[in-house]
Amino acid sequence: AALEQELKIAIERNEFRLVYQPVVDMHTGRLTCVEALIRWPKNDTSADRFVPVAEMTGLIGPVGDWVLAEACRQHWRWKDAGLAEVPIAVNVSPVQFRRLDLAEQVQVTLQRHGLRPSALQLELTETAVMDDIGRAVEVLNRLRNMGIRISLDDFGTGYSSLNYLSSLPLDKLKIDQSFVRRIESDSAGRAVTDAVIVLGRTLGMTVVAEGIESGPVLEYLREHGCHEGQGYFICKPMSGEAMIDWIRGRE
Ligand code: G
Ligand code: G
Ligand code: MN
Ligand code: NA
Repeated sequence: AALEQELKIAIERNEFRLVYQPVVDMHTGRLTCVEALIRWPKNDTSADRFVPVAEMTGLIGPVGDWVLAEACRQHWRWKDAGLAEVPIAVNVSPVQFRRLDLAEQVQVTLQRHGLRPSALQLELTETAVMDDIGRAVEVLNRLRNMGIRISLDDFGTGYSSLNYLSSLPLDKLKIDQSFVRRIESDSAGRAVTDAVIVLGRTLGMTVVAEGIESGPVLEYLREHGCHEGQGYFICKPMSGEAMIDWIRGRE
């Protein structure tokens, strides 16, 4: 309850920030998108802790609206700095996804900020999507028809019906960090990761690995058919300002 109150104040006082983490093509090293991650610098609370509280209290509505708008503003800051357009991937909570008007809300925000739909991507968790497959297909189709690409985030940690996975209009499959972490430790972990990569590829999805923390793990994933990667070994999440230097440093 104390945290809920603090979150309300934080929304009013504009205390949240976004940091950005690059996602790169495994073969060319080229930047494919950047994921936006929320931070609360004034408060010593991680997103892992305050996002669930925001979800339980309904505050994820205004927080999510802010994240979307701020990602749009960042798009123009990077444009103004002369960077080539990089799609920004925004995390959408299952609670936001349950709103019937998510697609309309996203469309209105994009229009208000003058962004093309290709400038935005959405990351949805398995749980959000599998919760109500029929409705998920409808909302995903609406977003897809608008030109927005969609990733299934944290894949492998929720309950996924593999039966339905093939009928969902998704662009990317993001393998959860827990699988990536096991690549170095055991052969069963590698077997599961390999299977997930094959599954995603077979369904025609772009397979993305998150949580890559070492060269050998990146190498392993590349050799086993993973298309894109993200993780501390490539780049840690950083401010929009710092991201400008990181991108320029690679050009
Ligand atoms: O960035 P970090 O590892 O601290 O994120 C912790 C969790 O919070 C992850 O599950 C991540 O998906 C989630 N998260 C980070 N930023 C956002 C956001 O802007 N919106 C939502 N809904 N979740 C976020
Ligand atoms: O649930 P989601 O995948 O959106 O959350 C991603 C979270 O993982 C972010 O909070 C981000 O800070 C964190 N993260 C990104 N790369 C790495 C990594 O290489 N190692 C670890 N431990 N965490 C990472
Ligand atoms: Mn994510
Ligand atoms: Na994830």
